[in-house]
Amino acid sequence: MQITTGGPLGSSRPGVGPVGRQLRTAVWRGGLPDALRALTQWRMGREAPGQLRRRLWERLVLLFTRRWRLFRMTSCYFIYWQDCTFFTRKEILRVHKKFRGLQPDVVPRTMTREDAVNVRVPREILEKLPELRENPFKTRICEVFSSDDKGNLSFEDFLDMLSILSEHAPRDIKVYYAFKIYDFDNDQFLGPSDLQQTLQLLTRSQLLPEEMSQVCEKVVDECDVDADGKLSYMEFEHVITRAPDFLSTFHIRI
Ligand SMILES: [Ca+2]
Ligand SMILES: [Ca+2]
Repeated sequence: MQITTGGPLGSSRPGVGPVGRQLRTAVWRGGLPDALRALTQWRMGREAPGQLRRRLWERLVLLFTRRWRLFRMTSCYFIYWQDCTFFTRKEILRVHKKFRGLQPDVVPRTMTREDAVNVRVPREILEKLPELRENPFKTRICEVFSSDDKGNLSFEDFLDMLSILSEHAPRDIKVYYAFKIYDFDNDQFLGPSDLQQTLQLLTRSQLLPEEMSQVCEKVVDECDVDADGKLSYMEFEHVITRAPDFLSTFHIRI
């Protein structure tokens, strides 16, 4: 990046005026080498008052510090997170802002990989998120995505959850996680007790016990191909692919 040195500085405040703007652009767009080159060019081109020069250096140090903090978060982990989720860089930043908003005093503004894995927001706070608040499965969703199995989510857990519930995630993955969410006892099958709990949440406990048993029996009757009294993942997948509104009910916007 070239930087011009001619013309008035325009302002005694560093970071303002033509030179300030060029230096700032150099710092943010070109990184450290370009900014140093730009500053050297500028210093060789004209003699600035000592005070302005000192303030400019201070400003540059501040910009580099900010840039470095951002770099730590953006460069290494963003590539990794972009690979592992269905989010763009911009969406990941939005998710981070949302996550930090839940507990600003606990979640750091700049995430290291250790923070992203180890700093957890409690389930009770996560359940108050507008995206989850009205969802009858909110507790179960948090449990399924939490790496501590208690429903408390780290930033990476949270990112996974929102990514899979987002409109960008393919149907297959949504079906896989829907199965996990409905499989309350984690035995890899949807048995009568899983179906009852699912139904209870879906109907917000408005069915009588006999009605619930009848509905569950009907579901097993219709979907249980190998007649073992429970639904395997294949059987569940077969049923859910025939439900055209499944995708619309299994996504949230960030
Ligand atoms: Ca089960
Ligand atoms: Ca079966």
